[in-house]
Amino acid sequence: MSFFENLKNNRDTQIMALSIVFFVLAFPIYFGLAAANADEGAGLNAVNMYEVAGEPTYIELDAGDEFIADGDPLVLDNLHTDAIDDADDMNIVGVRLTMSYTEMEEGGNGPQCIGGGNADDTITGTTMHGEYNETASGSNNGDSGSHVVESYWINESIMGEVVIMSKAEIISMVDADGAGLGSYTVEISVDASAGNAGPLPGCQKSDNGEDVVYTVELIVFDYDIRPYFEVSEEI
Ligand SMILES: [Ca+2]
Ligand SMILES: [Ca+2]
Repeated sequence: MSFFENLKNNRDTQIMALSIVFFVLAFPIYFGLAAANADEGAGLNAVNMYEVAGEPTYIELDAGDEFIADGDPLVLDNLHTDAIDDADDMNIVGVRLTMSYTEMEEGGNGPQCIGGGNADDTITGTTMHGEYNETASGSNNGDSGSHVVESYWINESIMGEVVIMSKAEIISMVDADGAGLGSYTVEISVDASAGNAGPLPGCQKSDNGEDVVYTVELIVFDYDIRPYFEVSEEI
C-alpha cells in the first residue's frame, strides 16, 4: 500500500502527516519569535546585556587664534546651534573647548643678564550652555602647553561600553533629547606671570598675556544599542 493510499485510509498515518505539517510550520515561527524577543520584542524595559555602540564625533562651532591680555578674558557669546545644518537631528551630548598656547615674554636680554627664565602663565577655559558649566586650567610651563575642557549633559561613562540594563535606561543616560540645542558661551582667560633673567637692573622680564589658539566643538553621539552576546571559546 502506498503512502498516499495510507493517508486516505489510515488514521495513524493521517495524524503523523498532520504532525509533520505542524512542526514544519511551527519551528520557523517559534525561532523567529525567539530571535525577535532577544532584541526588539523584549521591549524597552527588559534588562539585557547591551553594547552602547558608537563613537563621538565633533562638529566645529567656532575656532580662532587670539592674543588674550592678562586679566582681560576673551568672551565668545554669539555661539548657537542654529549655525549648524540639521542640528535638530543630532544627538548633541556635550561641548569641547580645546586650547593651545605658547609663551612670549619680553626683556631680560641685556649683557648683564644671566640665564633665569620665564614664569608660568595659567590659561583658564570655561564653557557655558544652559545650566551646564565646566571650567579647567592649564599651564604653559613658561614654554608651551595645551588643555581641553569637556562638558557633558549625558552620562558619558557608558559610551561604547557593554552594560546590563534596559534599553529605556540606556536611552535616558545617553540621549540628550534636545538638551544640546541653543546658545553657548565660551570664556578664555590668561593669568600671566613674568620671569627674570638674573638680579641685576634691566633683567626683569615683562609678560602681558598670551596667544591662545582655540576650537569650540559640539560633541555628537550617534549611538546604536545592540544586544551583546558573549562568544564562548568552543566556537
Ligand atoms: Ca610667563
Ligand atoms: Ca605669556
